Amino acid sequence: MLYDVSRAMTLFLSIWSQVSLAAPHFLGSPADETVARAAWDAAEACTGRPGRALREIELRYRTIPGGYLGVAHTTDEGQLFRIDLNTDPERHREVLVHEVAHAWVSEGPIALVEGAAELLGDCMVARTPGLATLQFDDGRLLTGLQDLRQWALPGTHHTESLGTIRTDAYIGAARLMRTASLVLPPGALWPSDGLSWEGFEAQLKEAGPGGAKILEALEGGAAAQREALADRDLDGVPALAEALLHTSDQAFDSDGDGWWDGAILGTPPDSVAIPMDGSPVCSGWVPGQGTSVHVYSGGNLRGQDPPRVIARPGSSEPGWRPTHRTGRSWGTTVSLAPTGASILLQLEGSALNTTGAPWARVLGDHLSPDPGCHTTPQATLWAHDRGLVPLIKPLSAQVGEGIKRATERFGPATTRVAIALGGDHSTVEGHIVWLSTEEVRRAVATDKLTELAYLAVSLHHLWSRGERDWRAGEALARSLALEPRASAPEPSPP
Ligand SMILES: [Ca+2]
Ligand SMILES: [Ca+2]
Ligand SMILES: [Zn+2]
Repeated sequence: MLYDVSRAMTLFLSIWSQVSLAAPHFLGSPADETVARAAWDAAEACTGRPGRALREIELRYRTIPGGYLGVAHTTDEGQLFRIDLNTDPERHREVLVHEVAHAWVSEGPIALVEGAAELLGDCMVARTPGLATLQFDDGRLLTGLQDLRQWALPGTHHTESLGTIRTDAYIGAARLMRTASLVLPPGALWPSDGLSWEGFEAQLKEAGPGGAKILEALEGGAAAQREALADRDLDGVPALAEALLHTSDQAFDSDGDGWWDGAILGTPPDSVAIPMDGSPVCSGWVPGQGTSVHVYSGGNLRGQDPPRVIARPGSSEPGWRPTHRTGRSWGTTVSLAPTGASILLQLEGSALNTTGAPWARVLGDHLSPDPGCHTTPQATLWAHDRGLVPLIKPLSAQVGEGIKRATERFGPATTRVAIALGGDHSTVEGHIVWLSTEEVRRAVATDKLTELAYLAVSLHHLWSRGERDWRAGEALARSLALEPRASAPEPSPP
């Protein structure tokens, strides 16, 4: 995260006559002007006051010394008059949000200025759907973080302060402000006259036990700050914030409801959390007749545009490959949903270099609630063969028990479990366990549904570790069915 704010030391007097209270004009590419203007409006709404800028703000595309992605140039009075951009056009949105925020936040120590600009950037994005991604944070451990209170002013960077140290300082400052915002009143971190360390610490002192904890970490220096601001579970919530929120800093989803701990932004109704491992989840809908569905995705992925989430028909065969097109608005896809087949949602592409996670929802005609698909945080089951819909719920419970047993004995699987019921062959393909109609019917007839569930869990377990051996899966399933020895009741003494 390489942004900067730079104070112009000399300005011609003629510039002063341009000072204006109305929203400024941005002069750049049409796309960037639109984003900058929307960012301006959002910042005004977030802070409740006008930003400080000259009447015109130039967007300049140039290579910036020091490798910064953007620089906000402000006058001695803190008025924004130019934004330099030094990154791919795809990242302009995120950088523009940050630099526009400097029209509200530019006075004070750099850690507080940059941290507050990032926090304001988050607010701007949260209240303006489609504006940009949240400010970048890939979850790094901040091993290069120095004491944030000692962060030097821009322009005085020594070689050792570039690279990791500087990036960690930006991310560390942002995480500090995200944490402090949990205990301080709204707006406390971007006061109109700027924030000083004394002012910040005084506010924390007044903010009860939470404020005291933050103050303690801050005063503990670099080591304490690294520890407090780590985000090892990659949910976008720093360790100290997790302590304040009573969530675990070792679990992406502390309460096990499928939603990650950092899912703090408003999500639309009917949206579902999309697993980052690419496994499918139920959308909750089934079309009464063939229709085209739009998938809208969002989330609080930091530094990542809305992910591509795609609809997968529950009737798709094991060798299915996605066919869809990009929707008209940002972060949407469109695809055909066949009659009577569950609509599943999954992330397209590989793991993302970010904290947070995506959500998605589907919109389309002829959709009704789907009884043929069931999602738990650990597993998704659906009826490929709609005749097997009544078995989804009972089998899901057995699968949950199987996963519990497998996890106790072998540790957690690397991905969630996905099980499709129906089709001609039982197989495992693309991390989905397919149980044929015949095999499922046989298990029902012989009262062996539990064994079938354990088989699916075992196959998933082996396949996710690269062991493609059906017989080993059957053997593993038999061992899961045995009661663990430790829990067997001891014979009571006579
Ligand atoms: Ca965390
Ligand atoms: Ca949760
Ligand atoms: Zn900045």
